[in-house]
Amino acid sequence: MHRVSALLLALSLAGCSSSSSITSTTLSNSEIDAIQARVESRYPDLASSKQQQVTELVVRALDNMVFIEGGSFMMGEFKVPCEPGSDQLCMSDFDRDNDFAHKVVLDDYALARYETTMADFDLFRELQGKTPYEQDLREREDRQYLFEPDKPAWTKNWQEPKDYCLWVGELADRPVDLPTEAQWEFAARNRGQNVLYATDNGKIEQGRNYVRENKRRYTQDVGRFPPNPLGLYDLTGNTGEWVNDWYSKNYYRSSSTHNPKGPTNGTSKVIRGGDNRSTPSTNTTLNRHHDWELNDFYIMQGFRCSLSN
Ligand SMILES: [Ca+2]
Ligand SMILES: [Ca+2]
Repeated sequence: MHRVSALLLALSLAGCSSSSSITSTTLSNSEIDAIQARVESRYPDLASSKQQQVTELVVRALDNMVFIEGGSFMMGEFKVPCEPGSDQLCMSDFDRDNDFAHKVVLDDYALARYETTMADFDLFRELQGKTPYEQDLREREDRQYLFEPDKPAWTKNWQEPKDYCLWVGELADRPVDLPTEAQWEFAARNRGQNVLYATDNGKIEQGRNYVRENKRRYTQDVGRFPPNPLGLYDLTGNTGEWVNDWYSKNYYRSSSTHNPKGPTNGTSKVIRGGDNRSTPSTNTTLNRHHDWELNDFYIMQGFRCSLSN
């Protein structure tokens, strides 16, 4: 009897593992199969090789989620020594919209290890029947470097990144979304510490943990430089990153404490982290940027997704 059960078990396991060649560092075979089934159900007419690519994208997105233990921090401006080693403290940031430091308490969440890549964003758009953006540039041999698959995705407006994260979440059957502004800042500041740059050591050292001066006009492949202590790459620089919140310059004065989600409405969305073209003073973990009307997809404007508990 035992032998028969063992045989049946072996057969069923072989059946499971043969249904998909996709491997994962965090998901079981049955979880991968469930994603594959959702992809097939959503895109029944898609070639199986393309369905496989979509499943791989979703599995990779979940594998690359970095768990961040929630906690409490003072979001917004903190003071830094006026000169290195000085006892005198000065404001660290000239912008007024982050001046009101306020207590924020966050539940556990996860944030994508990398900015979303060109390859993944292109596949998402292709499935929606959209033509590749900047087709003219894509056809030029001297502009191929702008479209390398591991470069961060270019975006035009907030809605596409929002739709991308929700799409991953739908296929993953998990609450994937853009991060809130508070989630973004808590992670960039290594769980809310007074860290000005989200590099491995909190400083910008060009060529070692940040892009060199002569390369600042461009983005680089995601994950090129060491991550911050939480294991997150490119939170400072590469592309600026859309977050979920509406922008209001006065929001910090009225923010709720527990898992704040930004103003209920507004006219522009928040972008955090600066990009490679930003100066160091506009590229800190505190700077709050917001969108302007983009006529086209912009190389320096990207995003990453989050996963709520
Ligand atoms: Ca300030
Ligand atoms: Ca970035």
